[in-house]
Amino acid sequence: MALKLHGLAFSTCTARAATAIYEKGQQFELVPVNLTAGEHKQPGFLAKNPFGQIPVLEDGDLTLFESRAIATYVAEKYKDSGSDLIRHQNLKEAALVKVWSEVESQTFHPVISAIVYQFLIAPLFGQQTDQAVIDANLEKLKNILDVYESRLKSSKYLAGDFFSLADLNHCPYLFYFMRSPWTSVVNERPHVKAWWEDISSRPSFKKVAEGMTFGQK
Ligand code: GS8
Repeated sequence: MALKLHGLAFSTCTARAATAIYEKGQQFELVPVNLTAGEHKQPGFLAKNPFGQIPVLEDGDLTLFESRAIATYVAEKYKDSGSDLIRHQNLKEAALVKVWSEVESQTFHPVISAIVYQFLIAPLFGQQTDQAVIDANLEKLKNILDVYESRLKSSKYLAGDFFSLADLNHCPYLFYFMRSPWTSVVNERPHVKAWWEDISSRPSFKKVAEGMTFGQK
């Protein structure tokens, strides 16, 4: 198997890379990284990602980190198989994929990851959940999803009437968010709700989601 993905199935960032690989009809070997034992901070792993974080993709002599960059690489390498995640034959559509991918990483991610961290991850590490952080970020998330609601009224997906990397990149954090007590933030916005139901029921993400058991007993 050519592609080696170093990471963990329940990790959001590993899930993002894995979803992109499955969308392209490819397989990979998941190489587990023992975060509890600090394997990601040992020289062997730091040689692959000097920031000591998962995931890392190895494809022959190429080593990549940053899940969104990995997903983009996979989308470009296998551009002619599976779904076209980058709209490589249409300059304008490709530009809109980039716009909405930036929105995910720069605007959506900081807000939703703060919420997911507080309700899901902090308690598992014996930290107290900071409700003020959750409340402040829920307000921000509502405003962001108002923009999405309006956008998704005019196109089925974020970048247009086609599923793309921009949508895919949202899946892992939204998946964990939809296990929180605040799912009404999504469900009260009908176009956002329909979009989430659509993108999360794609075979690629359904397969990945099976391993996203973080916080489950
Ligand atoms: C973030 C990687 C990351 O936070 C990316 O790949 O998108 N911007 C990077 N990885 C986390 C697991 S998230 O599922 C990680 O490795 N955490 C352990 C640590 O930071 O020590």
